[in-house]
Amino acid sequence: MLRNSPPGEADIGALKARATKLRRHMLTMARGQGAGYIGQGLGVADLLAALYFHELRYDPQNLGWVERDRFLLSTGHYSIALWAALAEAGIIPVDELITYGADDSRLEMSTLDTTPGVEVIGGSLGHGLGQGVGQALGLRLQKSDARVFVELSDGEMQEGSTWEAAMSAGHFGLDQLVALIDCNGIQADGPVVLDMEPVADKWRAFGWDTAEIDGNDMDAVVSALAAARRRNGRPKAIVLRTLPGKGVPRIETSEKSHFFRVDVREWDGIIAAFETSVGEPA
Ligand SMILES: Cc1ncc(C[n+]2csc(CCOP(=O)(O)OP(=O)(O)O)c2C)c(N)n1
Repeated sequence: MLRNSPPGEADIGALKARATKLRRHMLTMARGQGAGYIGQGLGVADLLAALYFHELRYDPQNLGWVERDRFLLSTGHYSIALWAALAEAGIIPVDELITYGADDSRLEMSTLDTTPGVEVIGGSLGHGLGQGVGQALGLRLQKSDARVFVELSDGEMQEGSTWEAAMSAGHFGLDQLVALIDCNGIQADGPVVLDMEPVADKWRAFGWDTAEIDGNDMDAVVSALAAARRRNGRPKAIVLRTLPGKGVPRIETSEKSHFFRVDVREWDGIIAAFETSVGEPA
């Protein structure tokens, strides 16, 4: 089955329900290991729901389809969100999610590109955008209309490789490339170390059509993705302000949301509170 080709009218309610399902999967996965990079995952759940269930053109039965849109997760440690989306999309089994982070699992805490649906390996930060530029150039050479979406983080904007890639994309006018910059304000041990503001102006200065939105507002996410379809000779950047732990107050308010670890009893309490907040469990 070919999904989202071309994207029609967005069903915002259905996309929000998908985001809730992604969050539910992530909580189950993290509970299985007692820990995970779940704050970030919960923060980008709305974006991944909008991508996989509205914007991206792909075929879950034919992952090598040349005309597929590519989604590159540059922050490999956000894998928990990607595994949830790939399972909901029917690319990996939902039953496998519980193996997240376990020995011999395909669902590592940082992405492996040998797992179905993963376009690039992402453990070493700062490389996703460069890979996306290469893929977009390759697609252009092949006269393909497929697009390349690269998620990257605010921490990765502190790496020179990100700006080399940004400069190249602007120079080459890669309008089939969309950078999705997750500005969640955190880095390993607390707030992002270097002041990256004004983020949007930096991307504009490098020649990108740039939007800045609340990344947890589904309407805003869907609209920004729709605007980024324009093929006008300029790459597209969407700066998403997201809340780490979004939808789960115990994680939203945690000072250690980079790698969140609590005991099983606390996970059970967190999951029960989540289900109460969203209504009946699915
Ligand atoms: C090149 C590189 N340097 C350091 C690390 C170690 N590391 C893993 S996660 C992380 C924090 C990154 O912050 P950010 O990219 O903003 O992600 P978030 O805070 O949302 O987890 C760091 C430094 C790494 N994976 N790759």
